[in-house]
Formats: sequence, structure tokens, C-alpha cells
Amino acid sequence: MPMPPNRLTYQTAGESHGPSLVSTILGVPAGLDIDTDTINRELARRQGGYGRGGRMKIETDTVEIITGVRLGKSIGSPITMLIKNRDSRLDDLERTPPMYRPRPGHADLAGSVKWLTTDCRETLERASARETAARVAACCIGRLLLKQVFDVEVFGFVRSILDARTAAVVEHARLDELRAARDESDTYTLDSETTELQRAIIRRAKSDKDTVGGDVECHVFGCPPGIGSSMNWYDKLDARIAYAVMGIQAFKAVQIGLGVQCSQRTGSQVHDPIHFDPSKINEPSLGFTRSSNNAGGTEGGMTNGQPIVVNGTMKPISTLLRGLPSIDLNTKQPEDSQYERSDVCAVSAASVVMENVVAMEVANAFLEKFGGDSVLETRGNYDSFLDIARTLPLDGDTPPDSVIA
Ligand code: EPS
Repeated sequence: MPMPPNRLTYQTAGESHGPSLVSTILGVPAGLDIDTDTINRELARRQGGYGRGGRMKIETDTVEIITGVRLGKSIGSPITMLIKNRDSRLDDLERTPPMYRPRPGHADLAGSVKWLTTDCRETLERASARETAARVAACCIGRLLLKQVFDVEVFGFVRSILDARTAAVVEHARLDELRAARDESDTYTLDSETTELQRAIIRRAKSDKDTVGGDVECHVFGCPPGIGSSMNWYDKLDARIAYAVMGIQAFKAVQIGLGVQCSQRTGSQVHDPIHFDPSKINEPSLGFTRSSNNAGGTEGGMTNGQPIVVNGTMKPISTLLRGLPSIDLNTKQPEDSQYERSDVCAVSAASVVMENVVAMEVANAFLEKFGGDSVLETRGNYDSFLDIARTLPLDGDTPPDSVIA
């Protein structure tokens, strides 16, 4: 099937305990600096966070660029990246035995029926969150494009783990400070008090042989109004962000801006008043300001010039050391679910995944609007759009005098 023009598409491949993970990205304009340090830094952050299990002590995820890059820059051809698994043992039946007792909450049961086998391993190897290493690598290309071509910044962090929630306010002007605070925290939240509470929750879950989930949040700064589209449901940027976030392993909800709280307020309490500040006409907002951002930066499936704010909810990991009531798929008799090495909490890691998948969706929407075979052309298209948009109203937009009279 021919690919639509001006659209980044990506695919990951690889099993959790296979030899490697692979990412392929199509549609990257030529001339993008494929900064492997940034990609590897994101991969290292994905491996971190308090509450991770033994696997992360074995792996040191880094990408090897296989195709699409010359002298550090994209050349317009498909980019392929490889991440080697150190814990590669897919065909070793002693170290990687079949799994017949499905874990409630995991893909095990549904996958076993779908692929007609009682061995859940055939499903779990791909359903495992290990795949997100390849997804982070792929989506980080979108993040690089956003930063290098459009000067758009993406920031993700952990808002809460169980009931330990940071009240920190996120603002573009404080981005460096917020990033430093997050990188200080080993749960990737924004203050030391919440970090301690979250650590205590994870420690407690570990000693109870249980698991915990939480909420992650992502902010995108520097988008002009008009990215995405209201013309077709599948072009709506908020819908596409929600799709990408729900596609992350163990995510059960996604909200933009005020999200589910909208139903508890009236229209006058929800919608963000519009102002115009001529001193900000050269900023990406083009001078259109708001006194609140309940919309989370999107209206009608398009950016409105305010930061995009996305919240995602990750359920507790479904592999519990204590097991959960289940059955043996061969005997159909009650048995506790099988334990596989896993994490007590991976919300911190999930915040890195979410940050990058959101970046990819936004990058894609930019590229669809501005096109271009090289980043120079893309940037030129963007600049000329901003130049025209700043001159609004255009000739013919203002009503003729006869109408005003
Ligand atoms: C993960 C790798 C996995 C798990 C975890 C995340 O490795 P292993 O199964 O070898 O321990 O640690 O995956 C799951 C929580 C899951 O349910 O599959 C990773 O790389 O993020």
C-alpha cells in the first residue's frame, strides 16, 4: 500500500528475550541530525526509575544505526536502528520455559486463545514492555525533528504513584529547573518530598509481593495554533495522541488538559478565555494568549498555541510475586498465576515512553502541515506560514464598509 506523503511511519520488531529489537522509521526529511547521544540518553532513562526489576541490571540499551543515516544525518531513506538484547534466550527451553498459568491483567489469556496455544510465552514475548525500548528509539526521531526544525520541547514526568502525587505546576519558563528536578528524582517526579513518598509506596508493594501504577504527564511547548486538523476525525491531533498513549503497555486511560474533570464543571468554568497580546506576535502562539489552559492546548483536534498537556494512567504491573487467582490452561484447574521476573513499578519508565510517543505524534502533525524533503525546506515552509499568519487579517477577511454600516 502506498504510504501517504509527509507522514512519519514507524514499526518496531523483536521479542523480549530474542536476539534484538529493531525500529524502522519512514518519511524522515533529509538533513536531520540523528543524535544518538539523545536517543541513548532516553533509552537509559527508560531503563531507570525506582522499582525496576532484575532485567534492567542485565541490559544496557543503546542503538546501532543500520540504515538511513550518512555522516550523522538522515538522507531521506528509511532509518533502521538495532538494540541488542543481552538476555537473549528465546529458544532455550530450560531458561525460558513455557508459561501455562496466565497472569490476570496481562495479554497471556487472550493471546493464548487468539493464537491457539496454551503456552502464553508465544504472546508474552511481544506483549512485554521490553518492546518500548524500540518504540522510544523510533519516536525519539520525532522528538529530534521537533526540537531541531520547529524548536518544540517535550517534557514528561511522573505525576503520581498510587496516592503520592506532586502538586508541582509545569511552565515553559521553568523548563530547565523542572527538568533538573525530575532528573534528581529516582521516581522521575518533580519534588523530593513526593519522591520519598513514592519510594516508600514501591518498597511497601515489594515487601507485599505486590505492584503499583500511577499517572504520567507530558507537556509540549512551542506549537503554533493550527497543527492537526478538525476536518476528519482521524486527523485530530488529540485523538492521535490518545491513540499513541493508549498503545503503551499497561495504559488504561488518557486525558488531555482538564480531561474527565470537564464533566464536573459548566462551560464558563471549562473554556479558556482568549486574549491577544501584540508583544507576543513573534512567539509561536502568534500573540493569542489564554488565562487558563483547561483545553490542554488542543481545540477542534488542533493546537491552539498553548502547551499541549497529556496525562496517561498506567495500571499496576500484572506480574505479582505472590501470584493471582488463575488457572492452568492445560488442566483448566485453579492455580495461581505464574511468576516471571518483572518490575514492582515501571511508571517512571513509562513516562519516558509517553514523552517520546507524544513527541512522535506532534512531529507527524507538523510534518503533514509543512512537508518538505529536507529539513531546510520544512523549516522554510514553517517560517513562511508563520509570516503569513502574523499578518492576519488578510485582504478580503474584513467585512466591506457597507456590511459594517
Ligand atoms: C522490560 C523487560 C521485561 C520486564 C518488563 C519490562 O524483562 P523480563 O521479562 O526479561 O524481566 O522487566 O516487562 C513487563 C513488565 C512485562 O509485563 O512484560 C523492559 O525492558 O522494560
